[in-house]
Amino acid sequence: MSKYITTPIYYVNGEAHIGHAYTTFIADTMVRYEKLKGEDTYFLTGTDEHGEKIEESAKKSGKSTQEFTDEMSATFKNLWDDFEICYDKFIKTTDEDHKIGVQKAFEVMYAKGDIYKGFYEGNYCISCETFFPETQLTDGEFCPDCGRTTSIVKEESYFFKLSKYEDRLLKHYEENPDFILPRSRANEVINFVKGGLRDLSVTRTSFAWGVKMPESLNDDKHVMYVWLDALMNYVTALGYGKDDALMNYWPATTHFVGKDILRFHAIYWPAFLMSLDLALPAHIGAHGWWTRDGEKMSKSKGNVVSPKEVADAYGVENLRYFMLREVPFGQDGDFSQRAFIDRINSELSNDLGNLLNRIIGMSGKYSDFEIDSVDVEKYHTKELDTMNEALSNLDGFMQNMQTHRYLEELWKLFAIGNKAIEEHAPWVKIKEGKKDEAFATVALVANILAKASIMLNPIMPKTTNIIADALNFTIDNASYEELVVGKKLLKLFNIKKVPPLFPRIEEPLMEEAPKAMPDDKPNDEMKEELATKKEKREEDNLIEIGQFFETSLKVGVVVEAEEVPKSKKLLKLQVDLGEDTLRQVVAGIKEFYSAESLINTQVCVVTNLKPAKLMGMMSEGMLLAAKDEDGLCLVRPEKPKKVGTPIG
Ligand code: ME8
Repeated sequence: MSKYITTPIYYVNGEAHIGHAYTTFIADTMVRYEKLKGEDTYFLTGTDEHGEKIEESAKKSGKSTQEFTDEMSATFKNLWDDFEICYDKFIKTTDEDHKIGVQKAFEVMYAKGDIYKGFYEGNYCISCETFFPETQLTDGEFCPDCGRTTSIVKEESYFFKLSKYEDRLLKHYEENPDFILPRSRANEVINFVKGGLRDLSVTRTSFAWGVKMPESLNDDKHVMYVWLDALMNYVTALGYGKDDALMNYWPATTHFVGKDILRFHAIYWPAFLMSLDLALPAHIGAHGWWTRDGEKMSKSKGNVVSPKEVADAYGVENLRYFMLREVPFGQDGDFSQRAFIDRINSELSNDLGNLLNRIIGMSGKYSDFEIDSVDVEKYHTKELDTMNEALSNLDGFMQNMQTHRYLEELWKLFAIGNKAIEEHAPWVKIKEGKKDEAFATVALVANILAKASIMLNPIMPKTTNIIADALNFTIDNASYEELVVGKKLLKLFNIKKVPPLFPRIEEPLMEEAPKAMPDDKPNDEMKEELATKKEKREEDNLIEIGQFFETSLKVGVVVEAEEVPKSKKLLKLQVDLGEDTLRQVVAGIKEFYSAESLINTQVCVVTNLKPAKLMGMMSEGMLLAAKDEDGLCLVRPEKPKKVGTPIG
């Protein structure tokens, strides 16, 4: 059976970063692995180019929208080409064929009665371009995905009968426990569906940059909702709606996605497919989130890791190895140069690189570079057995996308090789005149390297081809069948010298991420000022009640919260105090609270302080907090109180 593997199609309103690279590397690895096993595999990637946000970004750039999307799309394509990603097709959602396919799907769904025209008034999150039913909003107001405030939007819209598919979706999840991988992610999807699905608005009239409606509907006021358009790419790339030329690859084996877009792939997409009477993909593989040095990457922090920069400094294959080795699939991962360099030096350079160098050196000295496997089985059955056992475990790990376990298991082979050299010390055997034994150990290691490089090939294609060339064979399905599946040994050959594959790295080769400001001075100054004032008052003895009431304290609700760029301590909050407008409060609490965790929580605010400027931003109030050696906590009403309630 053929295989079909996809990445998400990436939005063209930003440049690729290591998160995008990670999804693409896993997909590319899986494709190469399947091909190595002789599977007929098709690999799709591309760019998502429609929607309001992209229309806006294009406007800001001063280019026409098409020109803008073409240029941005090319940055992704060029990067993947530089990285030798082995995709079969790079789709753009502005491709004519894709648009035809989306229109066709719309017509099919409409004819089936799954799409109807209605009128939508609902809570819309502009950032996620999604309407949410009241029941799904966080605290009745905020977007359940990004936490931003939603607004009521009213527009004519076509709807997809998502509700109709609720039961079928639940049945599908139950009957196919590996539909969502890792399985631990399935619950969030199932609970969401069980919470009730509302019909999905699948057209927009508020912007024009989208796939037009099919002519048969004669309604050009509307354009397609970007997620209907985008998800359809997985079948339009195969010719859906046009010539179906490659539809033999459908259904997909795996759609690789980040956890951020799992819901779209595990709920909307299967429902659309059910409506189109198309089979469902076998797996949706949802991976975790990458951070840098423990911090969320963001443009404003200036700490986004560019995969190109890393690849230029350390080599793209080392980056592939690091990312796939570092995190268990599905969990979040952190990129730090220290961790990266450690893995290159200890795992690639020490374990693998040295092993190759050692047998090149020894065979040069003892046998004029000739390597003969004839006596390997005689002297090394134990090593061969352990090696074969590890090799036979690999497929299970790869099928479950557990690339870190796959690599861990594969590294057992190098440990066997290194240990065999230490234990059997060929240089001693040569001195003792036991040439056969010495040659057998060198040949054992050559075989270990050959088999390991075949299995490492999907992750590090070029490097392993160099190793294979040195060992006088080619990595392909035939050598996989013979050396790995068939457990055969290498035929007599002359090993070639190769330059060191993984030179040790002593110092970071890239600039470190910009550090947050070491100290948020204004905040400290303000605190000092307050502290001296407080001390002075205490010295001046007790205060009158009236003096206390000079301070206006009120209960407020945090409506918006965000980190202040380049500041280690500050968060910028918009607080509702029951006044006409929200108050901006800049508070030094970032080390103790994340911005998101504060949204829609109550706080106590000193409201009649003179506004102060902190890092260039006005702060119109101060939060009450208590701090001791264990940290800081906000002082809040014991039970929720109406906003604006005076405290005192
Ligand atoms: O969502 N860590 O496009 P997008 C890990 N166009 N992965 C990350 C990441 C991070 N920090 N940041 C991004 C879209 N990704 C839609 C997809 S598909 C029909 C439409 C990866 O450009 C991850 O794979 O925002 C995530 O799902 C994808 O980039 C989102 O890319």
